Amino acid sequence: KEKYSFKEIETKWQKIWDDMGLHKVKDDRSKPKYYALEMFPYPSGNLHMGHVRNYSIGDVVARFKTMQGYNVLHPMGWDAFGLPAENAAIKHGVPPARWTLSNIENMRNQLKRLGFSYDWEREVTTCLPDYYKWTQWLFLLFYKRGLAYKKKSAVNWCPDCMTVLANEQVVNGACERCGAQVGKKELAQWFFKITDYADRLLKDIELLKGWPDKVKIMQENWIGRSEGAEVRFKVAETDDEITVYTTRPDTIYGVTFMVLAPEHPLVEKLTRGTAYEAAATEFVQKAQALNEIARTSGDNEKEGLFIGAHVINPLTGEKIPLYIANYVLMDYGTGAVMGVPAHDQRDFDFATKYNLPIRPVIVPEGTEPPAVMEEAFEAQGIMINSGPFNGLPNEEALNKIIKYMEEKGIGRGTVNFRLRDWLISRQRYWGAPIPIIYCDKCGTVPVPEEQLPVMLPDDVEFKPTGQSPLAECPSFVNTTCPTCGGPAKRETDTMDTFICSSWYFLRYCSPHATEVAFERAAVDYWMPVEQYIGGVEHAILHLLYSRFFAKVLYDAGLVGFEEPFTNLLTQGMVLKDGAKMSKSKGNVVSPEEIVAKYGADTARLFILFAAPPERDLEWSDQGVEGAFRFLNRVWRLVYNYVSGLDDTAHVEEMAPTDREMRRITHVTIKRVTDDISQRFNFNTAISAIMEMVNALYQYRDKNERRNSAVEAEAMNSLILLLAPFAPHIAEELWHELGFTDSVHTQPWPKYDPAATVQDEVEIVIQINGKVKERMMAPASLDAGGLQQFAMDQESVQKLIEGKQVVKVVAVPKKLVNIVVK
Ligand code: ANZ
Ligand code: ZN
Repeated sequence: KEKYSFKEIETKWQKIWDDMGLHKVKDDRSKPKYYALEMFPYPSGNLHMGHVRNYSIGDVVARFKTMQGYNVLHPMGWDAFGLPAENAAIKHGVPPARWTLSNIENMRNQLKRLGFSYDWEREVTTCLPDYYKWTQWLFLLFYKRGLAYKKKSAVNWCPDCMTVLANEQVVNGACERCGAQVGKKELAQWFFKITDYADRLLKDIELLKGWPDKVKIMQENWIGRSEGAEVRFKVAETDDEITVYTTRPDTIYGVTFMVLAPEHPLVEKLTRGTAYEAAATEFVQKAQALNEIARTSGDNEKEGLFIGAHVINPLTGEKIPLYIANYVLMDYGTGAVMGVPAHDQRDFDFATKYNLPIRPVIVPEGTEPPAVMEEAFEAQGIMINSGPFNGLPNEEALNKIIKYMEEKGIGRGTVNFRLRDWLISRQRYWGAPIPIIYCDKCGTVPVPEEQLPVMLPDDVEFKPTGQSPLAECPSFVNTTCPTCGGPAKRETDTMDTFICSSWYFLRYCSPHATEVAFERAAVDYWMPVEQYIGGVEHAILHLLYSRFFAKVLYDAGLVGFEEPFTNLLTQGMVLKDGAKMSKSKGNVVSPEEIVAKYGADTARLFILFAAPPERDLEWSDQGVEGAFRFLNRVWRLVYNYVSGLDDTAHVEEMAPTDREMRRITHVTIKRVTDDISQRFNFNTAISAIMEMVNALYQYRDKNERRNSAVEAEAMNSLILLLAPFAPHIAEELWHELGFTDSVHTQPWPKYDPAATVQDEVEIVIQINGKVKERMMAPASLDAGGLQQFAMDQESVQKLIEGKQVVKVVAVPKKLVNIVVK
């Protein structure tokens, strides 16, 4: 008992909590609710420090809110479908289900060893049929609402392995497995029509008051709304027309060339049978090998090719050359760009490289255009070289030109989004099968709801080559048509795992529902999530998809909210030696080791103390040692107190030092409460607790007689404040203090505002700069008041008796120096 035996204490309490069902959610809907949610992990095999950080933060929030009297939902589960399980199957021959479930088993034990307050009876595992049945049901809901459709789209294709590759399996354009050059292949694939919701997803960002600005900006940019115009240009040599999308119709008099995306359908048509055909075909193939990011980034070398045709500028009648170039994307705007080198830097680079004219049409007010432009002028200014629009500010000209083009039928104002529809097809085994059947007679037939789930078959082979294992599994593929009963084939694509994670937070509300994906009443009570916590790497896709799901379900009348996450906290990374802690960097500190050596409470306390949650955290062995020493210090403090090791006379009456100890207790309660609830500043909350421990040691060491009530209040408060951060040691010491209920079911301590006011402070009396005496003085006195107070004291009168006072200097709350002769 004299020694802090963390292992014994932690495993003991974990068992007791489990047995008594401490963390079981009480469905007491009369209490105010609080939904604390952390992003569920992918079951890769082992917890890493990033998980420990994420879940330690969430656990403080959940425990704190519980003590504040909320009915708290704090669940955990597994984002369990995905590629690594399938790769493991190919490599080691373990079936993905077995690999995944044994990883879950291991990681669940690691989470339990850390003592997080999850209600494990609500655990959700996305790869189990009782979950993916409802993922499939949701797919059908989207399908029925016209939000799921099939369209041809390119996939990465390895010609040697004859297989589809996920983006992460393509390394520098080569197949991760065999090193062959990866190409593209067109496949009919399923999409979710998220673009139908682009406007609402954008507009409702303003409702997300409790989200970090940076995440909101990332979402905004991803949705990428822009206003501009579509303008039609006639091809000079044929009857074809090309429509461009531009955000700058004000620059149309400065167009000196046009560029098409290499994949633009007109490219083939315009070059077929011409001298340009061979070169164009080769160019297209090369451009497709580059990915989108590389193609549009500013530093990418702009490569282009003249394809032998021209277009007519509809405003000037001018004939300009037509190019294809790698920086123009087919699936943005119209896949065609009007080149304005004077006012767009990418066009400027292109024109410079291919010797095309650069004609300014906007200049800064009151200036002449330069003889030679060094770079594009992208700012606002006054129109020149633009016929009837000369002299206007360009922003005004922009609207006038749109209006003019609309009147002439040349073009029209449009809004464009960068957001694309969500490609959800994966040519993979380990995902939720898309519940669709193809019948020669009836066409595409959704699987009837009562036939769900479409189960993943077990009798599949994982070979390093070939297509999706599902496509090669006849018992899966061959089925009967639900409509006509004739022979039919199943869809063999599975769903993107982002679909599974777009609704798991709803499933937690009624995890065992067998007739519905989620019970309306449960969701009405628990949703939306008050506090969502996770890594910033999910700031775009996961959060956007979850918001999209919420809106679709809202429109379907299945939920009553449109935004699922009221507050969002994105935690920083865990670094070691300045770099992200990661396997590939070889700088990993394993949570298991730390827990074995110091215990879960130390691991958690260190992680919470080392940095505010949103900042990156630098791992430090000394820091861990420090957290461990602190807990030992708390242990000894309370242990010595309860075992009366320093038996001191206890008094009823409060002396100034007692009052000061009481003040520190209440100030600490206030600081910790504010730090947790207002700012999530766990690090400063913990340092407040540390200061309190120091003060308690001082109080005990310096006072022969102490006030028993003050000391007891301080000890009890200390343990209550510590409980969300270091739950095991807090529970043990709470019982040492003589309580029989769990510390985690106690109400959060309240502070008395009056007690936080420092009413007396110790001041020093100096004569000619030498300390003569210490005394308590009212803390509220200003310099003049303090001087008066000091001079009135009998003891001070004695000190200056018979001497002549030359000068008195008083520093409020600190000292009074009397200069005498
Ligand atoms: C002429 C122009 C002049 C442009 C100028 C810009 C500045 P945002 O704002 O991101 O929507 N663009 C259009 N479609 C494109 C495509 N498929 N691939 C690459 N670039 C494309 O960008 C819209 C602008 O990006 C458009 O306005 C077009 O160039 C280019 F001084 O048209 B602009
Ligand atoms: Zn049929």
